[in-house]
Amino acid sequence: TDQQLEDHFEGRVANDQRIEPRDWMPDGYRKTLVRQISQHAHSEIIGMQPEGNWLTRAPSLRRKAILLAKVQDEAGHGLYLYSAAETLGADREDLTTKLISSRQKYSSIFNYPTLNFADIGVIGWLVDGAAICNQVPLCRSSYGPYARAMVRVCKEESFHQRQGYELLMTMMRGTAAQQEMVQEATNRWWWPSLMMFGPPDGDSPNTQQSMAWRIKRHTNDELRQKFVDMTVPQAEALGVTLPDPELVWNSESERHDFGTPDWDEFKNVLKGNGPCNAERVERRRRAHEDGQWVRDAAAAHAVKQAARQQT
Ligand code: FAQ
Repeated sequence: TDQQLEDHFEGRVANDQRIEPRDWMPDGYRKTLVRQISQHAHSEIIGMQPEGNWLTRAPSLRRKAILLAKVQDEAGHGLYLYSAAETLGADREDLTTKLISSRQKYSSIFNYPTLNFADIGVIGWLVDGAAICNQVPLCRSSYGPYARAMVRVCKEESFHQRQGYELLMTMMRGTAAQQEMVQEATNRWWWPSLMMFGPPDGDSPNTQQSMAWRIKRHTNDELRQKFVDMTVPQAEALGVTLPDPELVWNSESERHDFGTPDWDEFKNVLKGNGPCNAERVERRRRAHEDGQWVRDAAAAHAVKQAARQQT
């Protein structure tokens, strides 16, 4: 009966056993996974744009090769994640259509512009740093294909974070103008990076159920705190100041107290009104349309191959 199926599912989740594509699962569980995984996939794909913007202007061949590899990794992450969504019955074409018609979200962070090359370092340091902080626990997510995708994604994200930090270290050893670029980029990206973790727990409609299903293993605020605590010593080592006058070590709670992100700005970006929302979606829409002939050719080739095998 349905009750038995549900009990079996709940039991597996409670025992930290993975749910696999052919297992019975509640509709809500499937729906929330498709929502989170497709938003995550879209983020990886849209996330190629801010950095891709600097590929032709990287200051050396070495920096260009590193950046190119990173952007390609992000395409790969998007593809694993779309595949994970497909194991739940989602249709990739449908997901793309929803992205380019703004019916599905992607991470708020990718709606901010990359104004100079220090932004590339800061994205690696802060944005990939935040992504790792959020995604390492997702390697223990209850849905098997998602958790396994996260293992590989996290390994690559660690490399991305390191390349960003190394780039910034190099700039901080440079001229005063280069040091200023790093500080200025840090000032712009700090608060949006904190917003990547989602709304505060009290305003997060999905957290409680996703925690109960063990899709999410920590709340948004827990991970945001972890990120701040992890990043403060890195900023010190780098010699930059994080743009938050309220940021201070609290020896009682043994963590940092910090200021409140501008949640109105966050809501506004989610509504589509961030500095680059329209540009990002438009560029993705154009790339999809420009790629139609490739998909047509691949489909025609597959039909021909199948026919050949029959004769
Ligand atoms: N941006 O109830 P909650 C990367 C939405 S890393 C946009 O708290 P939930 C790597 C949320 O979807 C970035 N929307 O939701 C990279 C929901 O809307 P809905 C991607 C946001 O799901 C680095 C509503 O607000 N990482 O790409 C955001 O429990 C460098 C209410 O929120 C992931 O996606 C936001 N920041 O928690 C690539 C990680 N926050 O769907 C290139 C996986 C919330 O009800 C370069 N995802 N919303 O209409 C997660 O861990 C979760 O989905 C959260 C949100 C934590 C993001």
